[in-house]
Amino acid sequence: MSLSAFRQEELKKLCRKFRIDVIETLHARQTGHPGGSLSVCEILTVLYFEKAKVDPANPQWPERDRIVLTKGHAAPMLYRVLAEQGFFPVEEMGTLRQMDSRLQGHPCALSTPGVELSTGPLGLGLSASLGMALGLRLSKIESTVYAVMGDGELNEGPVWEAAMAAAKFKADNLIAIVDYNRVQLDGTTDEIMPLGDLAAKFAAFGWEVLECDGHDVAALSDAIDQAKAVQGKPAVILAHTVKGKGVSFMEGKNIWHGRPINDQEYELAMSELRGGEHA
Ligand SMILES: Cc1ncc(C[n+]2csc(CCOP(=O)(O)OP(=O)(O)O)c2C)c(N)n1
Ligand SMILES: [Mg+2]
Repeated sequence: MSLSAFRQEELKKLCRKFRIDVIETLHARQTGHPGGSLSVCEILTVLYFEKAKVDPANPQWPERDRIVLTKGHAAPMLYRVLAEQGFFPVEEMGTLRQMDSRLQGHPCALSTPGVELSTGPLGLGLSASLGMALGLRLSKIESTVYAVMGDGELNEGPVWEAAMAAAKFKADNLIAIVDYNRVQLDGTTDEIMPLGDLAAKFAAFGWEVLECDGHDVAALSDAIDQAKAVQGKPAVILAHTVKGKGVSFMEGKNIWHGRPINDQEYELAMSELRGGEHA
């Protein structure tokens, strides 16, 4: 069912808060990664707050849906969303990337409640997600595995091995969501490794392909519903996004992939994001 206007507003409000808090944390801790965190904000928010079955009181609940952040460098946004869900206190965000913190620069499944897979090395998340999906099927558990990937991440060969295998095994409980912002670490995807017709590539690998605006919570919600309805094959949602979304000087700029934010940049970013609170 499509999201009501009221629910859309609630989710948008959450996203505005998450963006503000993540930029605040990254500035305070003088660390990254702002670009990919801002880019994936709506994707994670719609998954955790609207679509996925998760239980912060019981992170290992066997019936839960699995959300795998395979682009692990966007951990700050994942942590902020998990904290809001109640997996750990929001105040813990202040320990990001400190020694002995549970919130390291890349997610660690062994130490952080709600994190399904330790990621950071790109390209491994889709294979692991497929393994989870097949395991769930064997256990006759009707849960969905969501693999949230970067578009630069698609440069990695194992992604395509997993794509082939997922179609072979008719993994219709696996949904990949590509944060399709057309920028990676060192340049645009066109400069580094052109992805070509990504929709046609996934379709040729036997996947159902859906596309949507990855910053539109209603469109994301609809696309996820459609992906869940697909039978006999895996589905991928190409979610068109903007790297650094919400902070004008970061938008579409690869230099903001991992750079810390200085005081002046922080003030500017905050005035833009806070201005957006009333949008
Ligand atoms: C195997 C591997 N190679 C290189 C890196 C370094 N690295 C970290 S993020 C990144 C770029 C990722 O770009 P993309 O997947 O498009 O992420 P997003 O734009 O969503 O931040 C790279 C090359 C890595 N983490 N893993
Ligand atoms: Mg990218």
